[in-house]
Amino acid sequence: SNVSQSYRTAYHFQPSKNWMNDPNGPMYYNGVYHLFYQYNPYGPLWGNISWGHSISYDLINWVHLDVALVPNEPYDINGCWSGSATILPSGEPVILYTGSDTNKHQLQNLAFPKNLSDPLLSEWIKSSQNPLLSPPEGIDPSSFRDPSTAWMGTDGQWRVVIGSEIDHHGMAILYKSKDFRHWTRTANPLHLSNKTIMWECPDFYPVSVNGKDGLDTSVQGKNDIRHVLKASFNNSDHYVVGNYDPKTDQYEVDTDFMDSKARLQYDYGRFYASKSFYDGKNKRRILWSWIDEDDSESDDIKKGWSGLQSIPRSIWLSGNGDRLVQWPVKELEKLRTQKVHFENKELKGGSVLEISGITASQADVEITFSLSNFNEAELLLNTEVVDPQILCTQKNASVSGSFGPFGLLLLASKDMIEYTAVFFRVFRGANDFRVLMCTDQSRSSLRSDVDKTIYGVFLDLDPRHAKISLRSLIDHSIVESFGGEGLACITARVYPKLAIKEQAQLYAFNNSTQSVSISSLSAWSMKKAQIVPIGKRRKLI
Ligand code: DQQ
Repeated sequence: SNVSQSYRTAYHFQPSKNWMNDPNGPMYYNGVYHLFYQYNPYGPLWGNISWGHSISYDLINWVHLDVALVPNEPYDINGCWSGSATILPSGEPVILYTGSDTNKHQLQNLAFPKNLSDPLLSEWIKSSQNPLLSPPEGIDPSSFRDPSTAWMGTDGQWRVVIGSEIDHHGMAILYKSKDFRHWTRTANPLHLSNKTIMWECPDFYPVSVNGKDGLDTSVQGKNDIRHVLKASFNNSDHYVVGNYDPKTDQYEVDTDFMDSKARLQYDYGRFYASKSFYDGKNKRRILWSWIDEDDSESDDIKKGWSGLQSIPRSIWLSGNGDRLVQWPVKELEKLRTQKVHFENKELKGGSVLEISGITASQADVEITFSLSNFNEAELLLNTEVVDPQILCTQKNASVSGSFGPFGLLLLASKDMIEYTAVFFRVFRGANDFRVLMCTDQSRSSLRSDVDKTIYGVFLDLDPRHAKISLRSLIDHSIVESFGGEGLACITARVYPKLAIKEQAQLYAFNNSTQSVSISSLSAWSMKKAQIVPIGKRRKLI
């Protein structure tokens, strides 16, 4: 067909066509990275949900294999929904997933590789004991799904959490097992909240208090380990940090879900149903997420596809131990090609600087700003009660302040009719300074049928001591932005009409009254990743 594919990405994971949603069962096994995903083999909209399966040696270039799980048993005939992989001590990887049965009740099922000596684990078999778990008494059979990766407690028993909701409490129900086949529900959920709806895709894992190394999911410790619990609800992935006791299964969190002071989210833009895994090859924990479309359904039908995965991110605990830091996996840098670089350039108030010499629709950009005259910053009091997204919306990219907006204008058309602005503002509080990060899509497209939400978050850094930095991964219809070296992230899907392919431009801008300085800028054109069906990669395998 001659449908424009200008929104297709070059280095984000996508199937060749059709619908994709949640990442499932990511793992590193015997030298190979596996990614499964919710997939409709027959069309670009949600339905016929199966487990797509792709493998990689570097998390960037991928080979699509045959679909691993298809809905063809009474216990999963209405869909093989989300789930996770666990590598058993015997070395055998297994999958726990949710099946939607003939009555659309949600059940938990087990699958394992048909042939462990196949290096790609291409074929998967469902257990004859399925379903292993049915919705217990008192739980709505349509609110019981998405088993996590299992971990082992000090008693040698496996634990798994399942997303649910009881009496308007979102929760992670905890199950235990000695053999991975017979599971018993524990007296209490691992955690619950009366401030949220149903939890989807819960994820629970240890993080190290010292340094960036990741930990395997069953690793336990004392003062050197904390635990993260993630739950997906309200279109976002929320998490809490706390201390977990592997003897009693008590989990004490610092601040709870929806606590206005913390409001910890992996990403403050589009990012949902994520899942992490431990990469034993590089001793790191890696996070994947579904990034959905925000154009219309009829567009998805025209394009023939829908849904992306984020660039996989390394995640670790920040220096003060209260939140996660995220950064694109280092392998992504292999795709960097033509480079532009400069240092110490003043950006006067009201100025725009074109960054030319790279492919602006397919780029990786890192920019660092430095400021002086902090006392000129606008006053903003009671920042604890200010919603950063509302602040970004009120003070969008066209509203000039004393320090901000300054940042990048990306996927911009030549005449600046279209652009997406990713920018900062610095405010002075009663005793401190606050840095606001925004992604403003309000001018991102001449099209009227696409979402143009403005996103925002405060960065947990003091601009008097830390530089204000931004990295944006631009890939045709997606922009993933990392503020403060990964302290906060905002992902957006944008659908420009003019600023496509070679027409797209990139600018640094400062729409403040004060001048700011770019201490350093590096921008690269990005090569296309090889993401192809297995037939086209026979040589490699
Ligand atoms: N997607 C799956 C469910 C999950 C939801 C179905 C989250 O298992 O709860 O495709 O996006």
